[in-house]
Amino acid sequence: MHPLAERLVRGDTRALARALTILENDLEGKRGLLKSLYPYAGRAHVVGFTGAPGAGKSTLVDRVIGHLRERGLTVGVLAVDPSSPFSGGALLGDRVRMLRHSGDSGVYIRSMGSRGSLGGLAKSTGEMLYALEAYGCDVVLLETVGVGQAELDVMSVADTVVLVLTPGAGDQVQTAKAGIMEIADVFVVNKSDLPGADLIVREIWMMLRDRRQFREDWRPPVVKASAARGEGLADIWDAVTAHRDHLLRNGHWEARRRRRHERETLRLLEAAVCAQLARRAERDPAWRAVLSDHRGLDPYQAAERLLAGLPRLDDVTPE
Ligand SMILES: Nc1nc2c(ncn2[C@@H]2O[C@H](COP(=O)(O)OP(=O)(O)OP(=O)(O)O)[C@@H](O)[C@H]2O)c(=O)[nH]1
Ligand SMILES: [Mg+2]
Repeated sequence: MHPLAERLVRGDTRALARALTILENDLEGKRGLLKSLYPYAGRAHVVGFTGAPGAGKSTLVDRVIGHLRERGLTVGVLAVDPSSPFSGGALLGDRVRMLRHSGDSGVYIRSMGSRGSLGGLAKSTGEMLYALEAYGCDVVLLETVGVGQAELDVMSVADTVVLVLTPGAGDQVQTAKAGIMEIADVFVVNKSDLPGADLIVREIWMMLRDRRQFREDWRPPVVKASAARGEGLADIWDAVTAHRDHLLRNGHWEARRRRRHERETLRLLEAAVCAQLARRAERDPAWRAVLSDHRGLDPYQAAERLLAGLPRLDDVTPE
């Protein structure tokens, strides 16, 4: 077993911090570390909080931490900010806010920025989850800023996705990016201390009413809350645990985890194949000739020619 992993599973916080840095930045030893962590992972309930900037996700997460700690649950938090090139900026405020939990050994909070490609974000998030799970977190809360494709990808590692909306911001339900409404397992209308909360609750209901089919036979509940006032937290958590219980009862939990495993494996496979292609393109003179023939071949022809010399990968006889 990797020495760092050994310390981590015993609850050593400094080992966890080091492991997360290795995983986030693809540092040396990552592979061995993951191998040791994997058998200990898969135990936490991973709950994603997503929604537009300023919806109150961090304030909610902070309140939920308090709620969970009162129930004796240990909590890990990953705050992911795809728009920030490094973990700073917008998340600094979050750090300060969540500092009130910093003396609590049952809470571990980590912020991460995109550090390069957006596509890699979901990958490092998933890998960092393994570390938090192996550390023994009962619940891991994932916060992402914004509602773009990168956030959708990050949310794909969550067991339960909470979409945070707010009153008074126009037709959020109608104009919400396709995709984000579909992945919500729980809708939270935060800032319900402000006017217009009931209106948006109704809009969500109407949207749900028109939905013909529910993914995993789960009809997402709509919860009103005010993170600022600490209202609605028990309702949020009840909805989140009801969702988990539903998944567990109906085999969807395993199915989700299986899909996640499949996605992650395919992602690695894809990266490995791409890396091999890139090396070949650099070193093989015949390939170089095709690649550099920009006057003679259009890119389709060039790709087809190179592909013709490769073994087909989708040539499988079904059993
Ligand atoms: N009135 C009211 N304000 C709130 C509530 N929850 C959060 N806020 C305020 O909304 C602002 C944004 O809150 P954050 O928790 O930082 O929102 P966020 O969604 O994490 O923001 P980003 O991480 O930047 O996307 C802050 O000024 C909060 O004090 C609420 O329930 N009611
Ligand atoms: Mg935030």
